[in-house]
Amino acid sequence: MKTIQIGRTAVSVRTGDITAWSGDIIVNAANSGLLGGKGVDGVIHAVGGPEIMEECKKIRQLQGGCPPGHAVLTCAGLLKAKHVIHTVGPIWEGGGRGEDHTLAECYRSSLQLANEVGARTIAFPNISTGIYEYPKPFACDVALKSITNYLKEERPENRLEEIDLICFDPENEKLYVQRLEQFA
Ligand code: AR6
Repeated sequence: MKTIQIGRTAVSVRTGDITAWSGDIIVNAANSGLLGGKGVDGVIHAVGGPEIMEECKKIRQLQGGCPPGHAVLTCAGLLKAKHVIHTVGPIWEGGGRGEDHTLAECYRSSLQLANEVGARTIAFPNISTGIYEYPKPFACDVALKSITNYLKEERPENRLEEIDLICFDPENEKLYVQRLEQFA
């Protein structure tokens, strides 16, 4: 584990399965349809049970899903966390289609929504670096930059005390541990 402190917020790199994390909010790397999928999305719905999907379906009815870069909130069903934020990362198409901006927006909009609901702790997976094939070194830099920029703007609404970046695969873990301090 490695941690940097920015203002009131500790940003930590951890390893493991995000569904085992207990805290206020876990973030899901979802798709725009919000109807589940493979990867971390599949595991979150499998472990969290049908209640999460029920709320996703309601959001679909209300607003037709969730565009890339945006974030929506549901309950966490049987998970240990209190809520799930579903955000939709970009599919990597070579980097010339604004993928970096969309990925940065995933982190920023999730942090904003977490603060809107009064969360103190949040855990992120490495969005877009699995099925959506975003190159891991680029995604790591975009994630760390977006999160630390958000915190360095010293927003009065930020009450987050802990942001955990949960690395599931060894390549991401190595990248995040190597690069975290550059963003302190
Ligand atoms: N805990 C933490 N991280 C995990 C876990 C886990 N249990 N399982 C996988 N990861 P991905 P994407 C990591 O593919 O690239 C779905 O079908 C994984 O190692 O889950 O954003 C959705 O419905 C990788 O680093 O998400 C979408 O259609 C990271 O999570 C699409 O995949 C993200 O990999 C989204 O693709």
